[in-house]
Amino acid sequence: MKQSWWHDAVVYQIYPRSFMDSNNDGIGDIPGIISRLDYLKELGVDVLWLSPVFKSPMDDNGYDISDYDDIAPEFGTLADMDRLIEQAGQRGIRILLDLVVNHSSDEHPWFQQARQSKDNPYRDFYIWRQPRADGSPPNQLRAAFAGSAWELDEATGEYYLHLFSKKQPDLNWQNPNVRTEVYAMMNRWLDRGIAGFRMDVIEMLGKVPDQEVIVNGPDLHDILQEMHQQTLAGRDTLTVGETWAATTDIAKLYSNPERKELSMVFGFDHIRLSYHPQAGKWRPKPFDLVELKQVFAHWQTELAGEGWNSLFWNNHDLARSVSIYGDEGEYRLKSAKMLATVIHGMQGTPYIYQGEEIGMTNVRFDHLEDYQDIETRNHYAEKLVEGYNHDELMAAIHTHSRDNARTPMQWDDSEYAGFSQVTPWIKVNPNYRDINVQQDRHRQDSLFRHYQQLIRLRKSHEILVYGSFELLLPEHPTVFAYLRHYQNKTLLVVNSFARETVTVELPATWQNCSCETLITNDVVRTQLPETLQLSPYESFMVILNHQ
Ligand code: TEU
Ligand code: CA
Repeated sequence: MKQSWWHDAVVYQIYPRSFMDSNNDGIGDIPGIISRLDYLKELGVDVLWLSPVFKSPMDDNGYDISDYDDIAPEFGTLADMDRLIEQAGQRGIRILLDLVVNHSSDEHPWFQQARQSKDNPYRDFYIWRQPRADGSPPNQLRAAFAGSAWELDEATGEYYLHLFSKKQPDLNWQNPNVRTEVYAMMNRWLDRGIAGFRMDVIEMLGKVPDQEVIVNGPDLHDILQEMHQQTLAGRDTLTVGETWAATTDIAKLYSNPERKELSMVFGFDHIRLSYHPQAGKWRPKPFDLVELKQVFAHWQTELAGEGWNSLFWNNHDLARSVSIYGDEGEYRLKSAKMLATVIHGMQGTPYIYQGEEIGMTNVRFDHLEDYQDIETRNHYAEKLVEGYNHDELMAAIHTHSRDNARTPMQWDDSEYAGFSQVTPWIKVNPNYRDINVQQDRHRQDSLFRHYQQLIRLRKSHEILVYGSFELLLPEHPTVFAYLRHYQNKTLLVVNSFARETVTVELPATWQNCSCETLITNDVVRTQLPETLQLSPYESFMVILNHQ
């Protein structure tokens, strides 16, 4: 496979609203990010993905954009963005922006024009349909943030499609003018010096709303190839699509370099293991490690040589990984290290979400009012009507609300965790006095240093980047062990998800084998025993010396 710069890169996601507030208005901003660049450089990440910072009424915290060419005033100015690109660049760090073009804000001038009249030149930038005879919406499509996906525009008497909130009307990708406008905008940003895009719900661009086909529509890959041709071709970019519906076969369509679409996509099969298969995330269920291993192994082996994986536990929509897969209590740091090793030991590009590197956890606000997220609020209201009760909904929110990821970054133990000096837009997780950057940096068993080490290992060991993947012990209920093979070398990664000591039998070839420990959250091993005893959440990565 041809090598690309992003094969051994590590990406760090910033949710700008919650990362660092430079001017004490309670909202994180771009100058705040700039002030923390040295911290990120020290961590060793190569790329920063910023959740949207464009002008927006913030109905969905910036995933509703009203001007793609300007920065939201609460986040700063275009000059701040240029400064960020420059100052990051000086540290060898590249910037990815979030491309949100399945929909715009209803306050975008295109939509303002479109809703003026049925014959407005911008009308066809969005998706309009006549009401049914009884006045009801054209079909049963539901919005991700609850309710019908159709909203009646009183003035013109037609419904417009919004797969997210009412303030996020879907753009009409069948209209060539929409595509031309978006490609031109992408080129302006790429010319400004960004390294690429994370592409929001990119799988929805080929939708056929009349057939209730939303993801993986017939034109999707033609559109992406056209987009590539018009914007990415001839540039050395990193693009990553958000694709909840991608199977490995679909992921290969996006990420096979021959097809010239995207560098990689985020697959979510592993994430969904803690959601109820039918009812979804508002009915959480414990994940099953055997299934989790199957999912990862499937993505690892299927994409090998034909596509590229992105590796992640966290993002701004998800629960904190240590709260779902690890332990929030006495083994918080140890289990967080184990989870980091699981991800960073596999083939693909690892993504770290802000705060993951210090083991930030889910938050449990007592009152619904403390939750700011539109998805959380709308679903609470909708599910209550459907018959869920308050307590079960709060429990689900405590497990899977997107706000778990969105509480302010915990920098130190001062009031508001060093994020701001005033009350932030969302409450700080009360555990900030114990969990914060300053505290972690002083610890012997620092999690930050573990991440730093994993990132460095990726740069110094090609086997981590290009080695093939082989799952061991697929049926073991609590241990996730795998091998990587590359040019006569073998790497073994062993991770225990158990709170107790467990024993495992390694394949006979590797029993009594001498080894070199690359990273561990417990003892350094120079030889593997016949039967491996693993302490709670023990995790290690060793190079095996062939015998
Ligand atoms: O998310 C896409 C999406 O499918 C959402 O429903 C999200 O996955 C959901 O919160 C999971 O329960 C993207 C963005 O990542 C998200 O922040 C935006 O709100 C959404 O698109 C609309 O732009
Ligand atoms: Ca601010």
